[in-house]
Amino acid sequence: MNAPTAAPKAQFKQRVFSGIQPSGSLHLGNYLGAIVKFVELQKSHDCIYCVVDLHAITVWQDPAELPVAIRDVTACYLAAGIDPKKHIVFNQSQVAEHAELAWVFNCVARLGWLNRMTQFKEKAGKDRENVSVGLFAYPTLMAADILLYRATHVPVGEDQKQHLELSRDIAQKFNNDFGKSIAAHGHGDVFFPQPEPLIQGPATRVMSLRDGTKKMSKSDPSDQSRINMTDDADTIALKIRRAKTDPEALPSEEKGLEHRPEADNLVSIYAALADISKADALKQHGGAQFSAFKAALTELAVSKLQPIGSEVNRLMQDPAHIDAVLADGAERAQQIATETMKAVKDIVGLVRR
Ligand code: AQP
Repeated sequence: MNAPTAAPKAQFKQRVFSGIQPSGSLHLGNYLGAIVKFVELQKSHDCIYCVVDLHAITVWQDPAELPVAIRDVTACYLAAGIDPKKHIVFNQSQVAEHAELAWVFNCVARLGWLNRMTQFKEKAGKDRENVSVGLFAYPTLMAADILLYRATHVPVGEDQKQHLELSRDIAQKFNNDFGKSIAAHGHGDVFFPQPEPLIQGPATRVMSLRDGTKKMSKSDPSDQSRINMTDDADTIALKIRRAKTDPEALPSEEKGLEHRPEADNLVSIYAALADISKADALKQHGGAQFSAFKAALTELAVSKLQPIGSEVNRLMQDPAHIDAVLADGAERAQQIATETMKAVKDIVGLVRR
């Protein structure tokens, strides 16, 4: 038997893990659905924030643009207030154990589980036979990202809920399948925690500015559909002015937003940016015409995003600094990852050095 690794743990240390793909410009959805929470959780938890570049290449990425996109996501993390010294910031491909654990999880997860993933169905569309195997296996890599650090909490937007549930199923099946071996190697009853999704606030699913029924997304061909974190004040104002609305004034209560997806979206964005509830946003703006509300929303969005955008632009002038942050984070992440992988190999029965 290989030498024992981590000490037995009945309870898991509370740890946050999350990531964003460098697959295009980060937008208000990424900011409100993920980054704002990343920043907040630093106060109460040890956090690991990853730039998930191996996820990005599940669809084609231009090799000349990918490094810039990786640095851009990193710069957004730093500019928004993530502290890479107190916490860990790195890009996924620098810690090979992500891919290694994902392979083990490919052998734990069932085909039927992955077949149910709605994001794959949406992204593959009608061209299913032609998408990469990686796009299909994306959720097992995501489970590996989280469980490699035995993370207990995962801040994400609403769209990632199903993938988080799959991560929990994988953790549970691994714990069940290898229960005896987990105990025999001194890890107690269970090796992986059940990671908890943290999906909170009024903007867990920010919608497109052009269509209130579609998620705001990096891959939407229309730049008018989203507010990018680095858009300048004039661009933000123009996009909000052009955002689709309906002819009615804003209601005074949340119930009045039913069946008005565009109005609901703009009110949700306002509430999230102002850090108030939707009900409070409507108390302030109920009865207003969209022209007035959009002006207030623009002012708020510019005041929140412009300092971050300027800092991102400043950081991007110094790629060597960003690369040094990623290398330092990768080194610290790898220390945890190596321990987990040693234990996983022992538990599964793989002979190691
Ligand atoms: N519209 C959104 N509203 C709220 N949260 C969102 N997130 C993404 N879009 C919204 C959250 O941002 C985090 C990182 O997402 P990702 O980049 O890893 O992947 P994604 O969810 O597929 O994001 P996109 O923008 O739609 O990218 P593409 O177009 O490349 O697929 C996650 O926590 C996500 O929930």
